[in-house]
Amino acid sequence: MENKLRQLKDRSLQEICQADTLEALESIRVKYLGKKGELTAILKQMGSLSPEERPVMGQLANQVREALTEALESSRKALAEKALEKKLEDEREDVTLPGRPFTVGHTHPLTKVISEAKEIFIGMGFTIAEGPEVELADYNFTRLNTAAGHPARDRQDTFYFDDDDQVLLRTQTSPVQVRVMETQPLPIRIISPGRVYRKDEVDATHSPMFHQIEGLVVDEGITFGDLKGTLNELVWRLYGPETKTRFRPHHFPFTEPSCEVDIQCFECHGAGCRVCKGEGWIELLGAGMVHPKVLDGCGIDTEKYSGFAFGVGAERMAMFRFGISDLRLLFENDARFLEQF
Ligand code: 2NM
Repeated sequence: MENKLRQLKDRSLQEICQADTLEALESIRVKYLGKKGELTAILKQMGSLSPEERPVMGQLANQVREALTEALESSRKALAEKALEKKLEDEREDVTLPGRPFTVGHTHPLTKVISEAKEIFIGMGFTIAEGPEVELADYNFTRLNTAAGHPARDRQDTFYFDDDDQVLLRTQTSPVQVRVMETQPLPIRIISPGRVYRKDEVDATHSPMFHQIEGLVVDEGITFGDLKGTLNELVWRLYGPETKTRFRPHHFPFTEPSCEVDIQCFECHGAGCRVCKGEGWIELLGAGMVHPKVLDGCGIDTEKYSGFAFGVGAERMAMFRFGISDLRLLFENDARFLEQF
């Protein structure tokens, strides 16, 4: 038995030395120390030894097992370390390599102009109001002093959802203002930016969907002077303090008096050129004092309160602001165009 044990020790230690994977090491452990292992088998034979031999062989067997266990453990550690080193080497990253360049997008010129306008109005004490794009004809037209039969309500000009012309895509953001006047306490100082829809053919200055920024102020003693001061401030902030404005009489059903506001041509500074079609002025927005019928329809006392309102096309604003000649460029989303702004 002693020989058997010594041979087993030499053989197993040699095998352990030669094992080059953790799996190989494990099978060696099972082969010798497992339940059906060789050393285990020898230990089971201890019972057949004489009482004198038993402690000697027991001690020897224990020494063999300890030596085996120790060798297995240190070999396992060495192999694990080697495996980790190989993994680290294989997955080595060169942190000094230059990074892959990636392109950062930026704000769309239209969004930029809308954000600028919002900032300007927030600075003057306005808040932002929003409302549904699918509107009732009542809010979009009737409550804005635009009764049935008005040409703006023509099926040729407006997108309706129903045969009774009751539900439509809003043609202006004014219905938001009506909703605010109906529900919010006075005074009111709001702008309502958002999408609006009209049955227009697409060309360089028209689109069936565009964006409007409308504004509304209602308080005691609001005058046309407040309207002019507010809109001049907007123009000067957007296009520079040297920009001249012209308030020209106009008609809107929901305001009285009404006007259109022109800015002096940014291209020729009033001399007349292609951009302003020889006029020297470019139309920027529409405005007026809110019609008493509109205020009254929202339950506002027209003896005590008055207000002004205005509406400006955001695409127009962006085109003037950035010198863009064709509205379609704003919607085509060609990166070569957009990255210029
Ligand atoms: C415009 C021009 C003039 C306008 C009127 C109202 C309301 F709700 F107060 F009656 N909101 N917006 C208005 C006035 C809009 O757009 C060219």
